[in-house]
Amino acid sequence: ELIGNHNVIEQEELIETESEKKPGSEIVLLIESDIEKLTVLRKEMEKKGWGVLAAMTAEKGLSIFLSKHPDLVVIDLDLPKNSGMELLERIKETAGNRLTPVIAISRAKEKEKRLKAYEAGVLDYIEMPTDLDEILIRIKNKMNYRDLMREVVLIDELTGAFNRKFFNVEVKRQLQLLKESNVSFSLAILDLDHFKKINDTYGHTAGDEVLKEFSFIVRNRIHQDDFFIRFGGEEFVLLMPECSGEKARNIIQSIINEFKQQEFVFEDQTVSCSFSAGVVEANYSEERPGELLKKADLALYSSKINGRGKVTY
Ligand code: GH3
Ligand code: MG
Ligand code: MG
Ligand code: MG
Repeated sequence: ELIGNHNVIEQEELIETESEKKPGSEIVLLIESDIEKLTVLRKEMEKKGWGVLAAMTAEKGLSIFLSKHPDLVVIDLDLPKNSGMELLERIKETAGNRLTPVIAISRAKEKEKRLKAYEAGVLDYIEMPTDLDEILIRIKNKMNYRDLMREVVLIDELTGAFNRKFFNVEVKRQLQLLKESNVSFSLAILDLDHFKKINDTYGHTAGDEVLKEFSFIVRNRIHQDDFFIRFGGEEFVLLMPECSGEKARNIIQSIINEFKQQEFVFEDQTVSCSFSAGVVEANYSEERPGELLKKADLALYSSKINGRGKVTY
């Protein structure tokens, strides 16, 4: 019944893989060194339709936490040498900024351990063993709460895009990732062309409709891990992790083509619109977010003066 070392490694490889991600499904990061617990929890979570990222060590958990963006984190505090508690300390700021709930599970019954975990910001502390159904409901509750909070705090109502507050958090995380694992990302600014004219000619409601359709098209076209952010007015930012400037440019060009085809009918007139974009690839981790924006803005300006409806990298 004892599993040999060799087998453990094999099982680790088997288990520490991503489960199949369905678009829109919630992603749980599960950090658990007990292979049996991990397997059971994982299976039940997948039954719920959640995607599961599994890690068997705190170190691996941290790297997944930083490179992916789970919707919820479950940490077993009984990981070897207090590493679960240390991991909690390391991720609490980022998790807090992103409104990502963190749940601790532990066999420990001491009040002190529980208090420490709560102080570190966990939203729930589940004493094991606990009934599996109860665990799942407690996790689901935190997810619902997070969705609500995100909607209120981080999402722009008209376009469904993230707001500027989210941008500030996310761009820092991307730069940190660049520093730690040398993964570059791209940042693009998208700005609607002659948008003022649409408002002036057909009214603000017409303008709103264009903004909504534009956002719908962009959100449908980008990669699941990309972030679409309303920066202000009719100006948007795309943060594209693990994406070269070249690739970002191509993706945006295809969105430009699609959006141009979109026809709106205002006051019995068929109207179309376009947008311009500027792309910058971030590959210098000490770069300040403001500098990145400035560079992307310069590229955007190029697109504007060169006829609009274009992307410049
Ligand atoms: P350019 O091609 O140079 O970007 O020209 P533009 O007309 O798009 O740019 P300008 O900055 O002159 O105008 C932007 C307009 O966007 C002005 C503002 O009223 C409008 N706008 C900003 N936010 C909203 C919104 O939420 N709804 C509507 N309908 N209009 C908005
Ligand atoms: Mg403008
Ligand atoms: Mg504009
Ligand atoms: Mg503008």
